[in-house]
Order: sequence, then structure tokens, then C-alpha cells
Amino acid sequence: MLREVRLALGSNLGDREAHLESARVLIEDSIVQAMECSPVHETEPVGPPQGPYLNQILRGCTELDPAVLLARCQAIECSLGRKRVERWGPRIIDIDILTLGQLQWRDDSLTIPHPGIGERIFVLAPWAELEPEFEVPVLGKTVQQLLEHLHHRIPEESGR
Ligand code: A4P
Ligand code: MG
Repeated sequence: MLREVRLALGSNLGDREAHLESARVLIEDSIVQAMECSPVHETEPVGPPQGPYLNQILRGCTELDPAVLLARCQAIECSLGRKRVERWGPRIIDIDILTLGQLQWRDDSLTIPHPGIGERIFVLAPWAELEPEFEVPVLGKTVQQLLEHLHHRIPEESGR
């Protein structure tokens, strides 16, 4: 079944722009058809102290089912040299699945839509430049509405 897919890329180690570029090439080869990309945003790190991130959102279509999609994303992370050290720690490349059509999915290794969407300015800000009026499944709000909601909350909460 061909479905729309949205992925979030993040990198804060080494040549961040090159890592995003490599990820985009591999994703277009093996996951996403008719891919479109948001602008790249430099963002302050959320989590333990670490360097700033480059973040970008990709959208397109895919035939892959959720488990295969996750496996391909993780294979690409691996092939670019990602090591899983600490949760929320620095990384060469992170590929998160934001949405897959209207699918709502939850098992031990995968939650779709990604549970952090509404809390993450580093996801919502670049996404809003790509498609502000896209209504996020389950959350029932557009990307722009979610971003504005986050901006209006107390600063300490913003981006967590
Ligand atoms: N997993 C469950 N659902 C999903 C999904 N929808 N997409 C599981 C991808 N993976 C999903 O992920 C841990 C496990 O989540 C995976 O094994 C998969 O089975 P991970 O990539 O190993 O660990 P993580 O990325 O450290 O954790 P998590 O919860 O994905 O964190 P985030 O949301 O990715 O945050 N600051 C800035 N400015 N920019 C960033 O991009 N990223 C993070 C990580 C922290 N701070 C950041 C940024
Ligand atoms: Mg992740």
C-alpha cells in the first residue's frame, strides 16, 4: 500500500551537513518516493549538554510497512556510523518516523505518530516551513498550530 510518510533527520556530530546529505540520498534510494525536503534548521540541543543540531524534515510516499520502515531507517543510521550510546545523546544521524499515512501504531519498538511531535520545536519549526497546513494524524492539529501552541507555553517547556 502506498502511503505518505514524514521523517525527521537530526545530526550534531562531525560534518552535520554531509551526514544529512548522505541520509537523504540513502532514504531516497530505499524508502521514500517523490521526496521533498524542508529547509535545514540549526537548533539548540534538547537533553544532555551537547553541540547544536541540524534538523530537517522529509516527506514523500512509501510502500513499506511500519516494521520494515523502521528497520531501513536504522540500517541507514548504522551505515552512516551511528552508535547508540545514551538516550538523547549526541549522534551522527537520527532518523525518526513522524507519520505514516493516517496510521496509528504502537508496539515495543515503534510508535507512530512519533510521540514527541507536539513537544519538539526542532521538529515543528522546519516542518512548518515545508507544510504548515498539514494536519498531524491523531493530534488533529496542523503543524503550524502545534508550533504556535509550543511557542505560547512557558519558555522552560518549549522544545522539551
Ligand atoms: N522508536 C519508537 N518510535 C519510533 C519512531 N516513530 N521513529 C524507537 C523512530 N524510532 C522510534 O530511538 C530509540 C528507539 O525508539 C528506537 O530503537 C526505536 O525502536 P533512538 O534513535 O535509538 O534514540 P533517541 O533518538 O535518543 O531517542 P528518541 O526518543 O527517539 O529521542 P528523539 O526524539 O529522537 O530525540 N535536540 C535537537 N535540537 N535536535 C534533535 O534532533 N534529538 C534528540 C533525540 C535529543 N535532542 C535533540 C534532538
Ligand atoms: Mg530517534
